[in-house]
Amino acid sequence: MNSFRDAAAPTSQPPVVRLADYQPPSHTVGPVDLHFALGLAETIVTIAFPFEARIPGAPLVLDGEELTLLSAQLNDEPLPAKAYTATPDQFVLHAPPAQGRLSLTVRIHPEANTELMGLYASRGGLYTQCESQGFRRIAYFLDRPDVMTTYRVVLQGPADLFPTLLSNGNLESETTENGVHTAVWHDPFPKPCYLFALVAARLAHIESWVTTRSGKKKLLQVYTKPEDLGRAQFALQSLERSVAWDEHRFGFELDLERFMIVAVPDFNSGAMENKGLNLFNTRFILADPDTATDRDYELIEAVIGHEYFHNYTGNRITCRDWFQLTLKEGLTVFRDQEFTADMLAEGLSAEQAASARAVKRIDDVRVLRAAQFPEDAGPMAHPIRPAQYEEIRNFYTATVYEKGAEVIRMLQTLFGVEGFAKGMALYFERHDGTAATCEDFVSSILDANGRNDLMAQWMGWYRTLGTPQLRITTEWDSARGELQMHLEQKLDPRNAALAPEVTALPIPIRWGLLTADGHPLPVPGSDVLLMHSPRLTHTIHLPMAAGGPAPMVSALREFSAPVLLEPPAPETLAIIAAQDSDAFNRWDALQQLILDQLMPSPTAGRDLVLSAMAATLADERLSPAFMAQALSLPSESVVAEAYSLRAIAADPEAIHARCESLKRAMASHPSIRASLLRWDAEVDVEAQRTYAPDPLSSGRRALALLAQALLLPTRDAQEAGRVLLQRLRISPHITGRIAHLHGLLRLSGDAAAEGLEIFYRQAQGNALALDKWFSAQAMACPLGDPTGSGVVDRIHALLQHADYDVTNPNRVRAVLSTFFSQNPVGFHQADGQGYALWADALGTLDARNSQLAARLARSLDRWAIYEPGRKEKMRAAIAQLAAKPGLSPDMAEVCGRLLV
Ligand code: B3K
Ligand code: ZN
Repeated sequence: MNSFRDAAAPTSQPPVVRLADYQPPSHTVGPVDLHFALGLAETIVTIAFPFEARIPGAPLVLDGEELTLLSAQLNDEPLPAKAYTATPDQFVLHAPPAQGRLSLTVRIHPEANTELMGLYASRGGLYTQCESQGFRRIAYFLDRPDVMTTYRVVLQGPADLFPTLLSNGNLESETTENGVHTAVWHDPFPKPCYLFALVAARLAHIESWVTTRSGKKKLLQVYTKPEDLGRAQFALQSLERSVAWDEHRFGFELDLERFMIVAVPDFNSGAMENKGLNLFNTRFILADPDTATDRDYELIEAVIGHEYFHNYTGNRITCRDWFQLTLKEGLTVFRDQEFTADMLAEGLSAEQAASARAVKRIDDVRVLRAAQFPEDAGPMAHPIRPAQYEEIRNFYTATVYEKGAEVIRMLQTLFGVEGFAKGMALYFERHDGTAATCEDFVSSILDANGRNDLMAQWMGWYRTLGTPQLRITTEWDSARGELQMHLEQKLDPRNAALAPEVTALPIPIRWGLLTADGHPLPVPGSDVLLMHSPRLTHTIHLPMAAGGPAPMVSALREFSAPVLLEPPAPETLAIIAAQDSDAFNRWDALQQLILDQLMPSPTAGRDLVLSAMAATLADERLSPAFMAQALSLPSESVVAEAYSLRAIAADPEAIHARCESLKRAMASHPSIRASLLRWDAEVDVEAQRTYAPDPLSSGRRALALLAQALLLPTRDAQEAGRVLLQRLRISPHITGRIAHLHGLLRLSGDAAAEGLEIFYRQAQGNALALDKWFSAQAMACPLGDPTGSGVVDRIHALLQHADYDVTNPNRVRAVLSTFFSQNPVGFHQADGQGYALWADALGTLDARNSQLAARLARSLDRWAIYEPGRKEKMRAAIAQLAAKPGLSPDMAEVCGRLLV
C-alpha cells in the first residue's frame, strides 16, 4: 500500500497522491532474505523479513503488482486463510503481532513483463528495474523509499541459461551443482527496495582494480553480452575517472568491495543506480568509433558518472518519499555536470579551461531551454518538488532533473565551490544512512555557510512552477559616474494559486560591466547580486567612467539562474557577443541575435547578426567547439517557444523557412563562407587521423561537420551528393558517417538511397548504429520538400521495416520520439496526419509499455502555442488517445493534463 493514496477519491478517477498526506511507515522491517528460483517464463520468489509495529495494532499492508501468492508463513507456521487478504496488488496481514517474521512466496512471469518494470526478460537474460515502484512487481513489500534495510539474496537458475548471476553488494558464495547455478549476495548497506537489482544472463566482463584514498583496493567491473565486450573499455575508464573525481571533489570514497555495471539491451530509461550493481541501457555503455558519436562518448561518461555519484547522493542518503525526487536527481545532475566540466578542462591553460567549461555550460543550458522551459510553460508544469501526482513515473522530468540541478547550482554560485562542499559535508554528517527531505539538504548548505536566514525564501524554488522572468534596465548619470540598475522579477501567474505566499524568488545574478566600446570595467563589490524581492535598485559608483557614455551590463553570466532574461538592445548584444569576458554570455548574446532574426519581424538588420557570427569565427582565442555552438541555430521548437513568449502563434512551416533562409544567408556571407569552406576541407583531413573522442578533436569535428551542413544547400546537388557519398564510404567513425548520411537525406533521391544502403551495411550487427540509421530517417526533411509532405509516409514505412522492433525501447525512440520531437515540419503537417500517427502509435504502445508511451506523449505538451488549424488537430489527437479504452494510468494522467 502507498500511504499517500487518497482513499476518498472516486474510483473512476485515478487516485491522486499528495505530499501533504505523508505518514511514516506503520512497521519497521528487515533485514530481508530473498530467494529466487529463476526462469524466463516463470520465476518463484520468496521474501522473508522480521517486522515490528510502530503503530500498535495497525495491519501490515504490503504493496504488490500482478503477483500470485503461493504461500504465506508467519514465524515459520503457515498463515490461516482468514489471517490475511492477498490480491495481485496487495497483501494485508490483518492483525499482526507486535513483532514477527513473515515469509511470502509468489510467482511472477518475466517474459510476459513487457512494461520492463520489475523483473523482466531481455534477449535471453533476466534483469530488474525497481525505481520507483517496480519492486512490488517482484515481491510483496513496503515499497517506499523510507523503508531501508539490508538484503541477503539467493539466486538460483539453470547454469546453461544463467552463467552470470549478480545482485547488490558482495558475493558470499557461488556453486554449480547438477546444472543448477546458485549465487548468494549480501549488501551490507541498508537501502530502500527501489535500489534492489539482479541480473541472470550469459554475459562477459572486463574489470580493473582501484585503490581508494584510504588505501583500500576495490574491484570495478563492466558486464555486456559477449559480442559487445570489445566496446566496454571506455565505460570502465569513465567509471575509474568517476571514482577518482568523487573522492577528490567531495571526499566521497567508494564504500563497497566491488562496483558493477551491466549493459541491458532493452531498457526504459538511461540507467539505474542500484547499490553496487548499476544497470545501463546499452546506449550509455557501449562505445567504439563505429558505435558511438562524439556526443555519445560525452554522454556515456556523464551517465556513468551520474549513476556512480548516486552512490552517495541517492543511495547513502535517499529520499523520504517520491516527492523529494529532486533531492537525489537535481543534486546528482549538478554533480555530473561539474564532473564533465572538470574532465573537459583537465590539462588546459586557465583561458582554455574557461572556454571548455563554457561549452559544457552552453550544452546544459541548451537542454534546459529546449526541454525544461517548455515543460515549465506548459500544462505539465510542476515545481521541482511536485505537491501531488497520479503516477510518479510521469515525474522523472526535465524540471525535477534539470531545473533541480540549476537550483543546486545557484547555491554553489552563492557560496562558492568550497562553501558548497562544506554544506555537502554537513548534509552527510547529519543525514548519512537515512531517507531525507529537500529541506534537510537546503538547510545543511545554508547552515554550513551561516545563511539560514535564506531558508524560507529558498524553499520557494521547491514550491513554485514556471520560469521566472527577469528584466534589468539601467540609468546612467554621466556627470556623477553613477549607474542605477533596476531589476524586476515576475513569477509565473499560476503560482498565485499554487504558492500564494511566494512573492519573489532568491535569484543570484552574476554580472559584469563593459564600457560602451566593449572593454571590461571592474565591478565594485561582489560580482554576484542576490535579488530576493520583486523589485530592486542597485546603485554603483564608477568614477573611472564618469563623463563618458553609459557602461553596458552583462547580466546572468554563466547563466547563474534558470530565468528568462529580457535581452538588451541588439547593438548591446553585438558588443557582448564580440567582447564579453564571459564566454557563456558571448554565446548567449549571439543566440539572442539569431533568435531575433527568426521572428516574423526582427528588430535588428540581418547584417548585424552575420557580422557578429563572422567576428566569432575570426576570433582565434575561441575554440572550435565554442564556434560550433555559436553558429548552431536554436532548434525549431525553441523558436516556436520564443514566438509564444511574444504572443505569436507558431507556424512550423514558416519557422522552418526562416531558419533555412538564415542558414543560407550565413553560407553566402563572404567572410563566413570563407571560414566554412576552410572548416569543410578539414572533414577530409580529419578522416585520415586515428579517431579519438577527446574534447579538442571532437570540437574540430563538430565545427567541420557543421560547416559541411551549412554549405550543403548552396552547392550543386549532384556534386554535393558525390562528395558526401565518398566521405561516407571512407569515414573512420560514426560521428562523420551519421553527419554525411544526414546531408545525403537532405539531398534525397538516388544519393540518399545509396547513402542509406552504405550506412545500413556498415551498421550490420550493431543495434546502436542501426538505431541511428532509423533516427536519421525519422528526422530527415529533404531540401526539395520544405513542407515535409513525404515525411509521414516514410515514418509508416520505417515502422514496417524488418529491423523495427517494438520490444526494444531504443528502436522505438529512434523512430517515434525522433519523429515527434526532431522533425517539426514533418510532424506538424498541416493536414494533421503526423498527429494521427501520434495517436495510433502511442495507443498501441501504451498497451505494452505504458511508461515509454506516456513519455513519448509529452511531445504534444505545447500544442496550444501553434496556429489555430494545427492546434485544433493536435487537441483532437490527444482527445482521441485519451478516450481509448483501457488506457494506462500513466497515459491517462498525461492526456488528462494536456487537455486541461
Ligand atoms: N534513477 C534512475 C531513474 C529511473 C527512472 C524510473 N522511471 C536513473 C537516474 O536518474 O539516475
Ligand atoms: Zn539520477
